[in-house]
Amino acid sequence: MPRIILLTGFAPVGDERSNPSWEVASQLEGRKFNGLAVKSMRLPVNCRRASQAVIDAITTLAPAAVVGLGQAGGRPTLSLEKVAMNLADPRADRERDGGLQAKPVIARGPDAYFTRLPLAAILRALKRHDIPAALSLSAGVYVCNTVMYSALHTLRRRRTPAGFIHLPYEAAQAAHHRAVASMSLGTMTAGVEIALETIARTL
Ligand code: PCA
Repeated sequence: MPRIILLTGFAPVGDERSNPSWEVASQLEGRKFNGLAVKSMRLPVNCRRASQAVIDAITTLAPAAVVGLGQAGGRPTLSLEKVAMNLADPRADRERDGGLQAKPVIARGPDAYFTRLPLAAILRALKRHDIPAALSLSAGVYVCNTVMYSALHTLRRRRTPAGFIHLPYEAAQAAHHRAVASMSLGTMTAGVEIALETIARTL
């Protein structure tokens, strides 16, 4: 089986016309990093279906690494997610009550998993290339957190690196919001390339 990096992105969220996570992931399809070929996959913005899709992909493709990408509209930098919680609120308007109705992603799974990506090395490499990035201690309680948790849970008995990076709005999306942070697709793509290079080097 060819050694691959599974790189996931999402369909547009809500009324958005695009999702930077899929724009970036689809641009990197087929790219090689240290002999590993990127396999890009577009996930639906739906907790149950996205979780099942990522679990199935890991089972059938046996990737050497798994990197999830998602949009975190309003955040100003690439967010390197440290932790995935066993908590999902499938309602799009969950912010209204702080995700009070959240349920476990996996029944009887552990409360949380830490990322298996080398975040410190990725962060250093991004800074060296002048790409704005920061560690994040919460991937939220929606689909992105669900996908990160599902991947780490599926890989819990393997050493496969896996984790998640949130991306800001791209500039074209921010044009339709009031005073919100954004980044060019080129900068985000360069950032994800640097992250994949760093991960592939550790394998
Ligand atoms: N962002 C949402 C779900 C899909 C996406 O791109 C999230 O942060 O959960």
